[in-house]
Amino acid sequence: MAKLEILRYPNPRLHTVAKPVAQVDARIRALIDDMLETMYDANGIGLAATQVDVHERVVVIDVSEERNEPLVLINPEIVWASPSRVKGEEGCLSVPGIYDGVERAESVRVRAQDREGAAREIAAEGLLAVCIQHEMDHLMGKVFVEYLSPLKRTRIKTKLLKAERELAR
Ligand code: GNR
Ligand code: NI
Repeated sequence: MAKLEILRYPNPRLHTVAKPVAQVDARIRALIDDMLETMYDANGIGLAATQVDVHERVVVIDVSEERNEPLVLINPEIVWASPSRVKGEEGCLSVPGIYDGVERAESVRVRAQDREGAAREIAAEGLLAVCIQHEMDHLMGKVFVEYLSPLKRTRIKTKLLKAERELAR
């Protein structure tokens, strides 16, 4: 296993659209293991392959308190989203230190393959539903700050670029 580097906003590679995984093989399972290690190490509740600069439809999630319930979603598709929407505070490992409200479907049904390549359907609500939608946005090249106002987004960009420059010095 290996810890991977997480791309930070406004890195343009975060806007790459991921391709479907054709075959769930040893290469994909190694990627999943590395992504889980990276997510747990960073104390995140989810991680999309896009964030580690791999542009394939792979997501790992763990919203459990004990951090021992990994969920792997390969080629996830939302097959149903509730018309009811809820606004919740979101953060992102690619946008460190920034938290803001985003409106999402309250519950979703997702079809995806697991780490064996078997098809599954998952019903999600609460934090899991939020996280699934946040991760699937990453696979489409979308970062949560794109739901915020242009003014907020500009401020976030400036703040993160400044932090990056100070780290490089
Ligand atoms: O760790 C994370 N926490 C979180 C909190 C509220 C809504 C979404 C998230 S996902 C985030 C990890 C991450 O950046 N995944 O892409
Ligand atoms: Ni994120």
